[in-house]
Amino acid sequence: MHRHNALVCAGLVPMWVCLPSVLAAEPPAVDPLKESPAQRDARMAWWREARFGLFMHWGIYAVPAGEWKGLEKTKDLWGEWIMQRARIPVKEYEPLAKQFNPVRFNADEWVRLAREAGMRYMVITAKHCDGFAMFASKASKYNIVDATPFGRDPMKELAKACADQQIKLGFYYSHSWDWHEPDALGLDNSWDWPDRTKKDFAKYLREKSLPQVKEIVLQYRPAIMWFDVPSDLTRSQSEEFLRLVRRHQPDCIVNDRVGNGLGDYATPEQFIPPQGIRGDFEVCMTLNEHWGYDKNDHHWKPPSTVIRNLVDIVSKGGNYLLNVGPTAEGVFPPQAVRILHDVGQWMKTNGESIYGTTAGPLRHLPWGRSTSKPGKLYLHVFDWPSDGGLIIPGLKNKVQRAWPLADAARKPLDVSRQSDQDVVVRLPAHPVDPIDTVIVLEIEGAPDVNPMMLVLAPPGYKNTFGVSTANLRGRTAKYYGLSLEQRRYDRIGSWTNPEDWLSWEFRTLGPGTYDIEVIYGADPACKDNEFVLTVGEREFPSKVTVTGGYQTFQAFKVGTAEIPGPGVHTLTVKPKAIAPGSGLMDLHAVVLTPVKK
Ligand code: FHN
Repeated sequence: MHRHNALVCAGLVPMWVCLPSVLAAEPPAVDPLKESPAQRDARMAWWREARFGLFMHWGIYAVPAGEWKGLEKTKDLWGEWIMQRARIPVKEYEPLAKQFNPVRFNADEWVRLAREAGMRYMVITAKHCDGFAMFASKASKYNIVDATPFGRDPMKELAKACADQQIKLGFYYSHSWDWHEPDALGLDNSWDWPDRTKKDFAKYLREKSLPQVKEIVLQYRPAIMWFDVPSDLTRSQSEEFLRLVRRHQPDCIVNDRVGNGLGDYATPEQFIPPQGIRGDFEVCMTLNEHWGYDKNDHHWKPPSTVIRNLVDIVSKGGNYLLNVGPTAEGVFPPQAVRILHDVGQWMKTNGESIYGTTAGPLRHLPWGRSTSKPGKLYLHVFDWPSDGGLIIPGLKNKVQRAWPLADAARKPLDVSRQSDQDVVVRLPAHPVDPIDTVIVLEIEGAPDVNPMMLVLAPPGYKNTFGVSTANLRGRTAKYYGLSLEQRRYDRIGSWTNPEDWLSWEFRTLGPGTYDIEVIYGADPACKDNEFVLTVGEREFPSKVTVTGGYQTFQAFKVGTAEIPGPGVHTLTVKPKAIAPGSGLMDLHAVVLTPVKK
């Protein structure tokens, strides 16, 4: 590799120093690394207000739409990944561009669908890992204007439609991975170019990736640059992308996948962090199971799941970026249109409890979630209390008024204090919306809440002790948060030390009887393992049941406990026997369900 490039890749010479052609007549430098918190807050303000956005993965991969020469799908992600999954040579993949003619594309319609779903911004793939640019690019002729019969720039049309309908527009760009190029790295195209030692990554960055990002920023003035898969980028290369964007679009928000610890917000994908993430975060998720259009993927999330995901994420202080994969004709799949419409109906009534809110102060709510604005709490009731009494645990503030958000007349609901730190709101007999009925509480002063979990005794509640809130004493045992692979179960694993144990403290308002379930995964090696669960004074010794694997989770009832109240109690899980070479089990949660009298 040229010495100069070696210095650049070693991060010793910043990329931009060596690219006079790319940076000619540059505007004054904005050093994104020296921004004050107040400046950052001002830049992030609209994004924190918006809370809900549309992700779109659209490219020439929508032509095969998940099928290739009858090949059996060996892995998932065949939509936009089909070139890599089917190891399609560039010379066979490129001709897809000649078949890509989305004559039904209508930017105004796409923006209208997003806006009516309650979304306030959108992010679309300008270039995914297949290397095809969905925008007018001089840096590469492999783009929608030059290489397809369509011959138009849909990004330009979207930018105008978004401006017309007051919705912010962002662009996804994979700045390291590119299966069309011999010099790209990351998860590279090893089927056309197997010898990685011959790849000149700096050349790829200099000749395609950086120039295209600059084209996108100058041509469309994005509100967000959504980078992806930053592997193989050095810190100085990530900094170069960040500086390039903010130099030309100073207010542009950049996600954390610009790489190397940079960027404005975290991007957990396909799962909701149980305790949220400190700082700004955005959960991105598919509406079915693919990002790019896959004609055979009919696993659509129903509106109820989308709405409750949105509420759950926003209750933790995050944004929800929900993905649709448009077809090669340039339209959204009809199922997606229907789901977005239904979500929009809920948002029309309840958007006030989402937009501009911050994380709710009430956690561990067995009946739903909470979001917050100054002087107001929004109670998102998923499970309507059978006796009509909604217990609001831990709330010490004076409640001035309460009403269903959907009630324009704001007819007050009866509010009474159950204790010095628990409030009860008397609800109507039936929910306004079975998915999520929002109750507004006007409170005096800043939220003052006892964070300790309150176990509720009325039948119908499931009091879930998630491991993310446990007090873990662990030398080997440790918490594993959700990840792309697990997606559904966070857990305490690597529990090989019999001295490791965990506990929760909780409150009760009165005496109650509860069935106790433990949710865990257990490998065959765990077959002789034992643990003891204690609740208050009661002990429940239990043998571990093999579930097939540490991440194959099942619920097992370990007993029924009388718990006195009011009072504070402790629940513990301690190993009793751990077979050599095994972990006790991988624990996900303990659930106390009131026994119907
Ligand atoms: O591999 C990509 C995938 O195709 C998709 O673009 C997602 C969206 O966040 N990002 C990568 C997987 O993390």
